[in-house]
Parts: sequence; structure tokens; C-alpha cells
Amino acid sequence: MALQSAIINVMEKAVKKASIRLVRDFNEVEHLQVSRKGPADFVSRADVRTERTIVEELKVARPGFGFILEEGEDTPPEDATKGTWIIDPIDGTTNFLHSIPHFAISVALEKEGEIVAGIVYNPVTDELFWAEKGRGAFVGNRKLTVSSRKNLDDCVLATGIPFMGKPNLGTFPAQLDTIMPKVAGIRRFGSAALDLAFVAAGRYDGFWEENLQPWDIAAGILIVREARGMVSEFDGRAKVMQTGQILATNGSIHGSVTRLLSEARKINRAKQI
Ligand code: 2AM
Ligand code: CA
Repeated sequence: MALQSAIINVMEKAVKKASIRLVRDFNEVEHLQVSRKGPADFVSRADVRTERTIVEELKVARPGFGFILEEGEDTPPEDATKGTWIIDPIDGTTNFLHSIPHFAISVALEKEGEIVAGIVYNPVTDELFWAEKGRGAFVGNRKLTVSSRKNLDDCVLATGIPFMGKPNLGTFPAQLDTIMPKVAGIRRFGSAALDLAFVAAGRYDGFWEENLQPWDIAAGILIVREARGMVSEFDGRAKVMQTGQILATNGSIHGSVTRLLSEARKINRAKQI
């Protein structure tokens, strides 16, 4: 039985409060699909409102903490003893917009440059993934451990397919070409935060994506690591939060996927010459 600490309780309370309205909004989006204007403006208002509710709750519970936000202005912590919240109010906005019930609220707490607590909450399924540094990862009360699969041909990997407006759109096909023939399956579910939580839960054996933002991955990285998984950039380097390039695996297949991504990089380089 997991014993949630005070800080996880604070985070859970904030996201669950915001989720009440968010789930109502999600149900409303279904009706808006058929409207002439479409649901885009409605969803961006839901996004902003969700973030605002979480920020208000966290400000009361932990005065003086800083914020790194997907929607609102960033603020630094009052002093070095205080942490910084990193918040994504809806990770998987495109899913939300299309009435696909696969999105999450992601909240992480950073202290002295380290993520010390993180939660990823899907308000539709009511699955709450959480982790605290050095204390393990959990979904609800159940402890999480990454999968034990060692052979790539048994593995299911998730990824993010680049979309309009992202740089390096052209590098993805080579990654798919090198990885696809070696694995049991590849999935694209559209929420990096949930992709990472699913790696921690052993549902996917790995996940790779580029051009992500800190709020997409901050909580998920800790959850994977605390579930004894491995997180790095594609080449094994560690500056994931700075570069937004992430490979998260069960650890056993990390080297193999790193090698395949390196092959893909060579193919892309050759294309440029
Ligand atoms: P978001 O929903 O918070 O924007 C999936 O590839 C990841 O990329 C998600 O974590 C998603 O976070 C982010 N993303 C940003 N813009 C996107 C878009 N237009 N389509 C799909 N994902 C997007
Ligand atoms: Ca996001």
C-alpha cells in the first residue's frame, strides 16, 4: 500500500479539483464537433481555466513556489528553499479536441534543478500516476515497475509522429524505417505524459519523441525512473529537459533502441548531403 506524502496529496487535490470542470468540458466537446465553428476556442478556454485552477490551489498550499506553465506566465520561486511547479493542464490537446478520451494533466515539482515529485492524471479513466524521488512510482495505490521484456521483437514502443509546424519533420520516417521491422508494434497515442506513465506501468516497453516541452515530460520522466526505467536523449545523453528529445525504456532494450536511432540519424545525415 502506497503512503502518499503531503506534497503528493497537495498535487492530487489540485488536479482533481480542476478535473471536475475539465471532464464536464470534455463531454461538451463531443457536441461541439458538429458545430460550424468547431470546438477549438472552447478547448483553449478549458485549457487556460484548468491551469488557472491548479495554480490557484498550489499557490494556497505552497506559497512562494515558482511556476513554469504551458499557458500562463512563468514565475521564479520566492527563494532557494521553494520549489517550482511545472504544469501542463491538458497534455494531448488534439485528442481532447477530437473527443478522444486520452489526455492528462501533468504536474511536476522541481527543486534545485531536480524533479522531486510528479503526477500524471487522466481525468476520464481516473488513473493517477505519481512518483516521488527515491520513493518509487505508483498508479493509485499500486507500485509500478517497467516491463521485463528483453527482446525487441516482443516489444511495443510508443512514439510521437511530428505534426504541422514542428521542426525536422523529415527525420521521423528514417526512425520509423529502422525501428518498425524490429519490434512487435508501434503506437501513437498523442500524449507524451501518458506515454511515459505507460512505460512506467510496463504497458509500453519504450517511447521516443523529439521537440517536446518541459511540461510534457517533467512528471513522466520521474515516474519512469522511479519505476526503474531508463530515460535519455536518443544517443544516451542526459539533457532531456533542455533538448526535449526523449527515449524512455524499460532499461533492458535501451541500448538496442539507441543503436537503431543512431542508424536513423546516419540515414538522415546521408540524405542531407
Ligand atoms: P499538448 O497536447 O500539451 O500540446 C504529442 O506528440 C505531444 O506533443 C503531446 O504531449 C502534445 O502536448 C504535444 N503537441 C503539441 N502540439 C501538438 C499537435 N498539434 N498535435 C499533437 N501533439 C502536439
Ligand atoms: Ca503537453
